[in-house]
Amino acid sequence: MKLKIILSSVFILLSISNSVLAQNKLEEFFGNLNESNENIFEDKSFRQTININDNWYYLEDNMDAPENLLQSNKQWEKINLPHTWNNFDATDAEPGYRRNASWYEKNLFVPVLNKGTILKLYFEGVNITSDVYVNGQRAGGHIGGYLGFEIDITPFIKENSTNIILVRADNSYNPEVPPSQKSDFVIFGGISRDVWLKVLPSSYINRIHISTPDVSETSASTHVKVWIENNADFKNLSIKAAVKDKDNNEVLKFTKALSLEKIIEFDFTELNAPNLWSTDNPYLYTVEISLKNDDKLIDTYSDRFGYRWYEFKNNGPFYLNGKRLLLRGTHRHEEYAGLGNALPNSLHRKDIEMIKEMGANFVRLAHYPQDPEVYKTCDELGIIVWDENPWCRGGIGNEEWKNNDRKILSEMIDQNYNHPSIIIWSLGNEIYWLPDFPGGGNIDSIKVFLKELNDIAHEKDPYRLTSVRKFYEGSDIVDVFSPSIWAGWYSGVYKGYQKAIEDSQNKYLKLLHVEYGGSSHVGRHTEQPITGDGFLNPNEWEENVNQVKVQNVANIGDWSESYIADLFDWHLRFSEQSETLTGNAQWAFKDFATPLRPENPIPYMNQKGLVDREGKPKDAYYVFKSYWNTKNKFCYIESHTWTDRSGPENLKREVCVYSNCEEVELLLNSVSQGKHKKDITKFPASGLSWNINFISGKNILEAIGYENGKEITRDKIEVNYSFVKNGTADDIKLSYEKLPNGNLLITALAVDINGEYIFQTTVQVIYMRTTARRREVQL
Ligand code: ADA
Repeated sequence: MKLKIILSSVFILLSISNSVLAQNKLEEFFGNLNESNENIFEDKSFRQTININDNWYYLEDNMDAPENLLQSNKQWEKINLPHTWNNFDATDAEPGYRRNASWYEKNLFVPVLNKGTILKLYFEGVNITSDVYVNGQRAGGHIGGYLGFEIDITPFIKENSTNIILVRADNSYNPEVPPSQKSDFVIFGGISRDVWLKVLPSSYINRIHISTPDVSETSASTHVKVWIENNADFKNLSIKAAVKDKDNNEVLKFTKALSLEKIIEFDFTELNAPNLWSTDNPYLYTVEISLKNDDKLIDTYSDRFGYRWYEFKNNGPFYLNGKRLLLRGTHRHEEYAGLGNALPNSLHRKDIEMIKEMGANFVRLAHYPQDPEVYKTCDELGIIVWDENPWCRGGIGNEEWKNNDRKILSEMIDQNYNHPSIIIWSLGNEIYWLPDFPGGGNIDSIKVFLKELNDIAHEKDPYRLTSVRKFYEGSDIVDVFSPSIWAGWYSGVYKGYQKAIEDSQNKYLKLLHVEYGGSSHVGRHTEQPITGDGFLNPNEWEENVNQVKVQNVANIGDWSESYIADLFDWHLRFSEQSETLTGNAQWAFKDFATPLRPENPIPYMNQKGLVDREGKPKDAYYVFKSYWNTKNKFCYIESHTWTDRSGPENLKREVCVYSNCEEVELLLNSVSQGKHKKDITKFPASGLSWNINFISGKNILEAIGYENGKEITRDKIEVNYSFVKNGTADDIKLSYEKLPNGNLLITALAVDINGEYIFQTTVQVIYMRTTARRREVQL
């Protein structure tokens, strides 16, 4: 107690007078200084960017200032970044998740530095507001998650000492910071992205923007804007710039003497026959800039970019580099099972790689700017990006809210400017809905502010388009508009999609439809999915049941993979054949956590993903791949998670194979059921479906894919088939098995009165009546 009081006065002293705090006292308090005495600085006089993700400490306490940390009775925990405190509570069975503040601490040894060296901390994103303290003094902070910010820590640093960095991250409910908490996703808290230490010379290049105003197949213009900090007041500054191709050959160069301007702009000469960036050939160039004073090199800076041009023709379609391109898209939320939003770069990259492997060429980053690794991967793999300002729901806010949103949009554009993959700055989503402030739903005020944001976006970036989704009154304010069409899910039937799109094409000159789909629960299948005309069929075990027309599949449907596979199959069948569609984007690539939806089969989980929250593909993923991936040939028998089926003897059952092969043959117990040619005008599975008679017990299904008459790929599953009808669920049988990774796989099976596992789902299944639910539990 005594120690705590002494330390607390020391902290107060420190913040008032910046006096030196005895290292041994700090060690007593934090107890962990030794580990960071290692010198992470390289021996170089130029800029260094050093990752400092490792060896942080975390305190789950919301003290409002460093000096009060001494009053905490909680323990500091050793962690590595990225980190969130909501990795588990966002998806547990309890409503809500921790919306509060926490502290992070990093001990940073700083050696004796070259004179004039500037040290900055660069945070790629801290949710949702943050304050940064160095040796007890506040060095800066940031409002808004999802975006990077840097803090100049030079004035607060002690050289040849260990310095204490403290970060207070806060994701408390704060209606003044978009997105609204009424959004259908979790606002995770923490330092959830990488942190870097920048070591800069006293004068340096702060940022560059590379624009490519005129691009054609024969030539391209390149305009560069450079922000320079000239703290040493050098008098003879000059810059040398070059554009280099992928093989590091200099293709353009430029030299300019500078007066003492902070911002300089210049154009390279035209580049002949540029190698264009496209979804098939994502070719990247690099701009390299060196800053000199007299003949002395002061700083260097480089960034990648691409040459491409694009156009949304009135009423469609979309053109990239003068050729029609159907935008084949999905959506990405930033999260992963067990990690929340604190993903290593490898997992950010994995999502985009899987999206590419599915054959998509477009992703909407809903509903907020994402990790730098995501844009980098999209640039490299050729995925076109719709980037989004996080004005998601909540209506228009007060002046503080407006300032924050203007700033967030501006930062998003500034930070992501050079990525050739980005074509659209979205200003928001469902922006009028569920206002957080009195009068926040006023359509006129929303329009005025939307117009202001639209102007900001165009002023900052005259070369890209703006958009908004589902704010009809703003459709003529932005460049590209998306209405809300959920054919066969929230309303209507999936066969109504074409008409809904054609109506919208007539209404909105530049239309890009984002968000369609529906929920599916992994492993839930049905012999009789609701039809594309909205009819719910009885299954053959039932008597005297008539077809029922379903109004709202989301509410009354069974959330089976079978229905969703059909829904997507139908959407794709239309989209791929339309000659005028710009494109569309399925909602969403991966299942994700939400504070809403406690009633879902997995409570607090939005289950509209093509893959589960751990990235395992559902059947729907293969439906998309069968239409979109033309390169990697595959067959997928529906379904690897549907290995128990039943029905009366001699009743034929449908088996679909999703494949991108020209021709597929299905074998049942080694007997060919015939070859079918793929034909996307046919439904389901582009004609790759068979009606077969299973035998009772074990059945082996094999699909063989052919190209030019030659076998090139195979798939195989085993189906246990029963001629006996199960009773209704009577009990649950729980079992577990230990997995090689140390986790336990717990299996819950519904059984009937005879103890028989109930594997047949009926279309009347209600939310929690799932046949088999598996969940890995970390011990
Ligand atoms: C809306 C919203 C998304 C998502 C979706 C859904 O369209 O834009 O954030 O929640 O609904 O899953 O219903």
